[in-house]
Amino acid sequence: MDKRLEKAFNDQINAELYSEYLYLAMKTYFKKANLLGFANWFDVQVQEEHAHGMGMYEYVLERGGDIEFKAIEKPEMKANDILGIMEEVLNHEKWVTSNINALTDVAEEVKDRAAISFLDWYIKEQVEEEANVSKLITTLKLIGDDKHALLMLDKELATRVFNPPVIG
Ligand code: OFO
Repeated sequence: MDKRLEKAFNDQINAELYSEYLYLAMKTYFKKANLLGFANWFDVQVQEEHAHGMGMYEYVLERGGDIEFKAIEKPEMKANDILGIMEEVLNHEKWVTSNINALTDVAEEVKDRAAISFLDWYIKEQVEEEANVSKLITTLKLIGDDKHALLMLDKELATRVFNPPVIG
């Protein structure tokens, strides 16, 4: 594997593991608030991000590349309310999308057809991630200050389950 592409993959593995860590911090916020459906929704996010990182980890190794272990940054949650946290999630996912696009650009520059095809899964996944969070934000705006509706949404989010993705 081209060294520049290998570095870009390693940066993205770090970003996926950072996402896992960030969503773990958010899950903790909801556990402490006793909104266990939201906590479950974030738990699924945590597992998904881990799977995204590991998917790239396995791929780099399969291609004979090296894994570079770097520090995972402290997760920074700026918001302190439900809508604000979800808006932070959307912004974070948009940042991840731009990183995946940049990684794909590198794969294109070095003409690595196999890597471009592998990254296609991640590009599609980001569309879904952004859409899911956007829908939740719309629902939260509709709910406003209605505590009963919020608890109904919490119940619905408790039903989300993690389905291990088949990557690539
Ligand atoms: Fe890995 O998709 Fe979210 O960050």
